[in-house]
Amino acid sequence: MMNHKEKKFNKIVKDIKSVKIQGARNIAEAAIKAYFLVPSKKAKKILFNSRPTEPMMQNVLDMTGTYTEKEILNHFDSTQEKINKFVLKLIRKNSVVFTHCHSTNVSNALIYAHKKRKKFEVYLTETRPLYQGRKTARELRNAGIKSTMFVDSAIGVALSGEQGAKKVNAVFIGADALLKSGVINKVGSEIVARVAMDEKIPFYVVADSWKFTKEKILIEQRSLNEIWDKAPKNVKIKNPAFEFVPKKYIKAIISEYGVLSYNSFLKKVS
Ligand code: RUB
Repeated sequence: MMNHKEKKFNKIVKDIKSVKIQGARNIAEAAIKAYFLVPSKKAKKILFNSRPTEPMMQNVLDMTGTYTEKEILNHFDSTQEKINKFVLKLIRKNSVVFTHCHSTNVSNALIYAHKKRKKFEVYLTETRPLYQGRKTARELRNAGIKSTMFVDSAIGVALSGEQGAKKVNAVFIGADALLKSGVINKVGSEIVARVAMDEKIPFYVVADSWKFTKEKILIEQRSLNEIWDKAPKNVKIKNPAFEFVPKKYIKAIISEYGVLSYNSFLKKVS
């Protein structure tokens, strides 16, 4: 018979796998809470395997011997507070900022800027196949921020201000993994980065430094049903959940250490 804590642990693992709990920060927070319900090596392994492209989850699980649950959770909050202040300074008055998928670090920073009375609007993608853009759109709307959603294939139109769209002034995107050579984030991020560079729009990565890893990161390939559940048998489908964005596209990384060039950030973490 499973006890109450084991049941709760299994529910969290299930919610991480199904992306009900999503985004690197939410996943790491949930994993820490789950781990402390039933602390063991096995629990760590099960949690890490629930989303392989999440080094911050791995990093915080590895810290459980040194830090308490509360200390780890406090780190996420204090980092967010610092990030909010840095992002506020980068958003220009009456500008359009662009984001992709749902990042807690990005959403919170935009909501903070709005609360500080900065006037700006947000363009965002729907983020197929799981529509995390809807979560972002709801959060921003609930906070009173004007947001406009585009289908993922309209990334070029949205960023360059074609067909009645305004030209975007800055991109703020989250990250799952910070590597020496660049970052990993939701699939589509690299095309956003390329278009942004082409259009001379600064591309900022907003991320907690605890997402940094020297490990080799496997990019998660998700179920084909998410794309087309009744696809004809001989139609091949690929569903990569994330992709790599080389550091050459990144204007700066915004973490608890400040707004730094990618190489300056690397000096802080390695
Ligand atoms: C979420 C995603 C987010 C990062 C950063 O992907 O790519 O941009 O995880 O998020 P998924 P945060 O929905 O597949 O988990 O700022 O919340 O850590």
